[in-house]
Formats: sequence, structure tokens, C-alpha cells
Amino acid sequence: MRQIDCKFHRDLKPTRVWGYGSTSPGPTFDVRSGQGILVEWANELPTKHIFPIDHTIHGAESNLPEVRTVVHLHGAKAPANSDGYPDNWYQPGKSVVYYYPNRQDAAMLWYHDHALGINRLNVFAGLFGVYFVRDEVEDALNLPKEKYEIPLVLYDRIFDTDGQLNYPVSGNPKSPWTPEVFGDGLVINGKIFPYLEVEPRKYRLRILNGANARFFHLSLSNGQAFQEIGTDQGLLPAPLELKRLTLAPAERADMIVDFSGSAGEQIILKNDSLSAMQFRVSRTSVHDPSAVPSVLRPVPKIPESAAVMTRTLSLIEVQDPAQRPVRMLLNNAHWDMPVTENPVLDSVEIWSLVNTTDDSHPIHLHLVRFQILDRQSFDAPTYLRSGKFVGLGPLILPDTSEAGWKDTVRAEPNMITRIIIRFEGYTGRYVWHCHILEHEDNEMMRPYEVISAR
Ligand SMILES: [Cu+2]
Repeated sequence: MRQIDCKFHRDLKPTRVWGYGSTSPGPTFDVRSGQGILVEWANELPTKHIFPIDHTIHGAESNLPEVRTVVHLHGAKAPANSDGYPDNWYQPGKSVVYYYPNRQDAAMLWYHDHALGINRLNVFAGLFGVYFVRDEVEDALNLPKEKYEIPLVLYDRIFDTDGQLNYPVSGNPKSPWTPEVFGDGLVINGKIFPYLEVEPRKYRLRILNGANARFFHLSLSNGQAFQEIGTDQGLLPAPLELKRLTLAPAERADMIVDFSGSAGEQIILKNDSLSAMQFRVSRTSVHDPSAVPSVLRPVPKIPESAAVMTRTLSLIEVQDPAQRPVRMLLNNAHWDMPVTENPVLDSVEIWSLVNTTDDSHPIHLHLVRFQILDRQSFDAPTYLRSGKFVGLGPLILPDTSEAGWKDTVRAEPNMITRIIIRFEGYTGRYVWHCHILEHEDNEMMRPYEVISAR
């Protein structure tokens, strides 16, 4: 991890960012399922942070070093001591070696900072990158590959007139935390409004929402559909046609776009009505040997009857007398309170995420993959007052694009969202949290512990 200068746009001065190695996003890992790797994560950052720190936030007190980092590989089935536990941060001049066994299905994972209380600032500074796991099932599909497979990391930033990153503050110098950060500059792979020269054929786009808080709603300017072939934790059972893709922070989508009917055209990837990037399709027709098979990878449903435990977990926003958010909580508990979620290794549980707030919160569990069961509206005021659950309306099945293995789920406002999880892999202390980083840093994160059966 180093402080570096990057050009986000031809017309912007170089911007000071933090990257892994000499880039942000950092280098892209490409590993094989079943072949473990060791990574030494060295913190060579300066000792002064580039953004204002809120010392009133738990874990970011003024007696702690300003610059602290710890790397989490999002979506990895990794041992607890290599998972980047938020308290296991270290200072510039130090490094750790982490072991990633990669004993999991082909998927797009991503690594990013996870230091307690300043994670939103470290990621905003640029500490994130992409990590692909490959396997034989994926190989056999003959999907577009190599230069026809493009990782797209989307995020938003605020730039000042000098081209430097600006992380907004609350206006209270003693407590600069703000509840969500939305940038006016949309960035893809470190560039503002980039273009990509493509051939008139199929491409595989591996899209990651790497933003602190923004949800993306993506479409193509010519009205063409994408074929979605995978989500967070790998391939869907079958390709899915969709014209608009919603991605919450930390969610991934594996998309096929066929440019074969668009030779000589320019197509814009749009976020709502704004332009994100441009594809410039060349005129000369090409031979495209790649395929999108109608059957991809079975995703066997975990039956609800397999669950040995159902946990009801509430999502709470704490407000000040002027109804401004002060912090967010999971089950009314703070980060440093005793562990309350302690699933047994290899057991199945249902987690009911009861969102009493007016925001959608992308909830992420470390270590595991899960399936979304359903959602239902409920009467949140009654629930908050009396703890009584009054359902309003029918059970809503997940979107078809949420049908695969997930590690991040949108807990929609005033809804209960149920997920089913098998706690496979390792015992030990992990975390679950909201992936809106401003929420995560301000108490919307809890430890959980996988315990052994004996
Ligand atoms: Cu949240």
C-alpha cells in the first residue's frame, strides 16, 4: 500500500490516491480454485491520513495512529486469521502475510481495506482491487475470455478544483462523519468517462460496485439487453436477459454483451441518465468462437427445513433530536459488545434481516455464501414500539438476478429480508456488516463466531 499520483482524466491534474502497488484499483489477481496463495500485504503509506478522521467514532479515537490498514478479501472462504478482522489493523512500516486457500467456486472477489473506524476513508482513498477465482466448470463453458473479458470497477468520487479527492464532512469539525457519501464524478477502473475499443463480438464484463454508498442502475444507450451469467459468488444456473442492472455497494455482476450487431457504432454504458463509459465498436466483422451456453452451473437450493436456527436481526438508525442520523446499529448492539451470533460449523441458519430504516442496506457476511429466500413489507413503527411483527403484503421472491450464490444482499427499507446460509469452511471470529461504508464505520458492523460442533 502506497501513496501514489493517478490521472483520472486527461483534463484533470494528477490526483493523490492510495493504491496497492502502483495503481488504484490495485493489481488484479487471477487464481485457480483449489490452489492456495500467500499474499504479503505491506503498509508503506505515509503516517498522515489524506482525509479528516472522526475521532468520536468507535475505533478511531485520537490516541490511535491516523493511518491504519488491514486487508479483507471480500467473498473469500479464508481462515479467520487471514480474513482481515477490523481490529487487526497495522501501521505504516508493518506487513502481514495472509493465506487464501481458494477452495471455492469460480467468482469475482475483491480486496479492500477494512480498518476499524476509518474504512470508508481508506477505501475512498483508493485501497481496493479485483480478485478472480477460476475453475474447470467455468473453463468448460467457452465464455469470452482474455482480452474479451473486462473487469469494470465502478465508483464515485468528489474532486476539488485542483483535481484532488474531497471526502465530504458534516460541518461539525469535532465530528466530521456524514451518513452517506455520493460523488459527482463517476469513475471506472480509475478513469472518469473512459472508452473501450471493442470488436463486433461478445464480451464478458465483470462489474463490481466499489462505491462507498452509491447504488448503480446500469443500462446500454442503444436499448440492448445484457445477458447476466453470474452474481457475487459465481455463475447463475442459466443466463438471464436484462436491460437494466441494479448493483448495491459490493455486489458483482457477470455480464455478456454482444456487440456483433453494432459494428461501427458507439454505445454508452449509462448509470440512470448519466454516461459512465463508452464502447467504440470497430467496423470490421470478426470470428467469435465464444459461447453463452443455456445451462451454466447448478445452484442447488438449500431447503428451509435444513436450517437449525432462525435469527431475527434488526437494522436500526439512531437519530438525534433533529432527526439526523447519528449512527446505525445491527440488533441494537455496538461493535464491541459480546458476540451474539455463533453458528455451528457446517450448520444451516436462516437470518431474517428486519430493516426498520428508510434506506436499503447491502448486508455482507464474511466467509460464507448464501441464498436469498424472500422479502416482505412490515409495519416498522409498530415493530419498533412493541417488537411485534406485522407483515404487510405477500412474500416477495428475490429478483431473478439474485438467484445465484450471494455474499451481499440488499435489505430493503421497511422490509424483512430472509437469507439461508450454510456456515462452511472455518471456525473463528468473522464479521457481518452493512456495505455502505459510512454505516459500517459507524457501528453497522458486528462480529460473529463460527463454533465447532463439539
Ligand atoms: Cu447501511
